Amino acid sequence: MLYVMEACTMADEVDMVTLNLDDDNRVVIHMFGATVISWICGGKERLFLSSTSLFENGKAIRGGIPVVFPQFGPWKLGPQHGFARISMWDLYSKKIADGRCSARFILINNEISEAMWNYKFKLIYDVTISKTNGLSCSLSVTNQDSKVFDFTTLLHTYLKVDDAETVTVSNLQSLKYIDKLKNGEEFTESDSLLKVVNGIDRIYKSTPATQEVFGCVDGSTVIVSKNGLPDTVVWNPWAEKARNMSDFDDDGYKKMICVEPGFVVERVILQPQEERSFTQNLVVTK
Ligand code: TA6
Repeated sequence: MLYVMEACTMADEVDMVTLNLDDDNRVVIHMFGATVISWICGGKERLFLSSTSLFENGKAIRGGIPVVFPQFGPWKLGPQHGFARISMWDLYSKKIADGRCSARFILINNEISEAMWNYKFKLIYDVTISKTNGLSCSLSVTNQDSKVFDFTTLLHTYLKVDDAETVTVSNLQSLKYIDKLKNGEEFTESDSLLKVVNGIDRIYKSTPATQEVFGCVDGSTVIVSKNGLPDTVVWNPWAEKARNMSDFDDDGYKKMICVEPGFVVERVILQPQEERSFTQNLVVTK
């Protein structure tokens, strides 16, 4: 049987890795935070990336898919959302197989991380692009210490949309959520399709394995699937907060929604030598 290997090329620029399936399907990952900064699918950019993002000075990239570890949200021991998204990761390997391109990144404890969070760990982050399964991001956390540790983690996905006034998210109805715009109080979602008009910052608890985001680029839908990530954060800063963030385009809020699979309500407890994986998959449908 003739196996036709779809073309898939890898190109590295300074601190960036590009996985090319073909002219219309590729992903670019920045070594700073192992942040996916671009996902071209069907010839169109599917992720939001602020044009004023800094890419420096310990400030996370504003857009794409930042990796949040070991802390989602404010952190007494270090910067908000932890150190993983502001660390330089190493490219461990690249693979072409069965019409898929993937790259593996690795981050292990170092002086900087130990100064904040004194545990030995290994993070392996696999980014895979394929025509049939879209974009997969899988984070594996291994406790390489002699003592137990706990953490929260999340993939802070910025999806590009046509108009934030009309974008909607499914599969959240009847779920409990923490509303960070209402003093962190808990509510129950009543809408079958969530809107983000005027801004939103909610942590939905124990959400279904998939959410559909309607109103993405050119009227497309992005299906966000997750495994090992029980919760979903939905965020759009809206006009005033976007204006007050130097790395967020003033009008950028109109063209984005963050739908962020995470393990953030409870904490992950990892025993010495234990490993846990956390995966997000994005597929574009018409
Ligand atoms: O994921 C939502 C959120 O926690 C918001 O509260 C907002 O702070 C957002 O993350 C962005 O945080 P950052 O530290 O990247 O500015």
